[in-house]
Amino acid sequence: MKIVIGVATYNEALNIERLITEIHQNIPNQRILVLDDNSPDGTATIVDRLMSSDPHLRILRRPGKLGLGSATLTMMKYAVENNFDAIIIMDADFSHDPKELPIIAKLLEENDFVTGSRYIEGGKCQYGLYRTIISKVANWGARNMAGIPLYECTTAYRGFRTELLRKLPMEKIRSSGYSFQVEVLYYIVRQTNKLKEFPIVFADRILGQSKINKKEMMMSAITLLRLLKKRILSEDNKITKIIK
Ligand SMILES: Nc1nc2c(ncn2[C@@H]2O[C@H](COP(=O)(O)OP(=O)(O)O)[C@@H](O)[C@H]2O)c(=O)[nH]1
Ligand SMILES: [Mg+2]
Repeated sequence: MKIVIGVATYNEALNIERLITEIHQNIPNQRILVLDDNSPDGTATIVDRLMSSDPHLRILRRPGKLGLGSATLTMMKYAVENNFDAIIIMDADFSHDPKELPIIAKLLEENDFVTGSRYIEGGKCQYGLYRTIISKVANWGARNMAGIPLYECTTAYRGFRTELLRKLPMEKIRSSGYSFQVEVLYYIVRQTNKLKEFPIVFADRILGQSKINKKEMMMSAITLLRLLKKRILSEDNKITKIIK
């Protein structure tokens, strides 16, 4: 399978080089796409240097910080336009372990959508109390308000077959930030039931800083309300059963 591994970056200069090395070690000869939003710490300059000796590495640059959601959408479009069979998206800060890339690739042979899951047996989340509560509330909302039949609806360690991406109504997705993760799932679960969760241990980042803030959390609450309304008004509001 021809796969692209997509990594959105904003100020990941301390992580990006080791991440690219470890992606190649774990899933050799596949393309890596970095989408950088003009990180002030020079993340893109590091990628440029690595690109001169790495034929599998590419970068897309945007002029400023336009959000993780729109970055993810742009990478998905890249996978479709460049005829990849699938895209795997992961964070740049080692919260998502590159050792799991081959597991996702294998699961994508039989599934349209694969996600790392902190909330099924064997999964774990090493957040502190505050972020654990936020994450649990967000996942509760995603299941019960947006009607997404998964235990994990918010982590970004995900694989998508491009066949599925081609069918999604991308133009309807309005979240540009973190709540994109839930909004895209709203459409995915209405398109396919070949969904698979596999357990991951989510490690909080060691280097660099988190970009999540109160505004992103507010936007997530608004997105959940919007999806609830959409679900109530639509015919396909029955999806509530958890798929194992
Ligand atoms: N290109 C781009 N990447 C972003 C943006 N916001 C976050 N990221 C990246 O998205 C990933 C997850 O962000 P992070 O700050 O670790 O969020 P957290 O894990 O929820 O605390 C990291 O690779 C970030 O560099 C953004 O606005 N643009
Ligand atoms: Mg992180």
